[in-house]
Amino acid sequence: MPTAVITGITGQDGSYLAELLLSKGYKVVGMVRRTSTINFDRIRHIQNDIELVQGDLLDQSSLVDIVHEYKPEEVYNLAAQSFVPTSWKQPVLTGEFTALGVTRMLEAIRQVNPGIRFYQASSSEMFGKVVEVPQRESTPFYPRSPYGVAKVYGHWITVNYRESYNLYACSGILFNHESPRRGLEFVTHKVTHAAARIRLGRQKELRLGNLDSRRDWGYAGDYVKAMWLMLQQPEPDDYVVATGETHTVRELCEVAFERAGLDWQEHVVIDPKFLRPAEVDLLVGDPGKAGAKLGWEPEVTFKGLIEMMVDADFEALKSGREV
Ligand code: NAP
Ligand code: F7E
Repeated sequence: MPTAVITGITGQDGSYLAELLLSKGYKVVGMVRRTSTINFDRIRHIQNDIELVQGDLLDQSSLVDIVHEYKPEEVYNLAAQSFVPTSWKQPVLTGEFTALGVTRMLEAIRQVNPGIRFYQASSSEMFGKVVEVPQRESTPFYPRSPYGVAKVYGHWITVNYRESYNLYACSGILFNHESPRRGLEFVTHKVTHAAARIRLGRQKELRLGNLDSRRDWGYAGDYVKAMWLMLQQPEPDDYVVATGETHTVRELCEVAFERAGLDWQEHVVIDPKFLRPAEVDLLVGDPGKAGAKLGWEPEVTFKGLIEMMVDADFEALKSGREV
């Protein structure tokens, strides 16, 4: 039974990856940071099947201890400060978690067992003000937020440890991926949740920022499969994971409100508070390499994804579970 350590197991991707690895017979060890109130909502249904251990990307010795004690074959580094607007409010902390946290984990692996296979959660935010359309593994980075800058560091330190120490270290450059478990501040869930609440008469309007921005949105359940596949190859490498389609925030509103039986234009209000100091206007990935080398393909369409999220929000709200 192989052992995998997942940092960020309480997050959206951590919960789906844990489910996938359990279904493949792994022993799953999830690293969680100490908080005064426990927030295991996304992993409650599998809590008895996994092992949780305290650790923090800010604390080197906790990472060394975990790698030493659990002797994993694979480490998936999903933990990060992942909300882009917060990265302007807390740029130093974002750098500590999202950038230097990667080096701390790589150092723990290098010191304890350089044979461990390592996955780094890199991001399409690294492409930022894109210099090529669609974006692929060879596209130069031009990040537009402290978060994007931190992810560029995380990407290159992963490549550097691979080249310097011959580690099996992979960087997955994942485009936006969503699900009913997505944090409520991200635009897809903010929109689907509001559409369901407006339909149920619990809210009247939805305040948003830039409706013209375009994203390549996929389903998180599909994307964690690509993470696992990257660590099963003969050689470590970096891969773009995306659908190859792009949609505006406006289209997202159309699909979500239509599913709720509403006209989005009657409810959406532009609020400058949600505009960003520097925007990423257009993202669309080329998943050709992941398709050819990993045999990976997305299964859920954009419309299917947004409708799944609206339906899940309806169900949760109607049954009295706040999302
Ligand atoms: P998420 O829902 O925001 O989850 C982030 C996780 O990181 C949470 O479990 C959080 O724990 C943990 N964490 C934060 N700071 C930590 C620290 N100092 N030490 C230990 N754990 C810490 O993010 P996600 O959407 O699942 O994304 C997973 C990863 O992929 C992130 O690195 C993100 O930047 C990256 N990514 C995401 C996307 C996307 O579209 N979702 C695309 C590309 C890349 P708490 O529960 O304690 O807060
Ligand atoms: O914004 C626009 C906003 O916050 C998407 C993270 O997982 O994916 C995510 O980063 C777009 C932006 O995601 C609102 O300006 C308009 O253009 O859902 P988001 P993100 O910034 O793309 C990448 C790949 C990651 O790696 C990150 O970790 O939507 N937008 N109005 C809005 N966005 C938000 N959040 N709220 C609004 O009201």
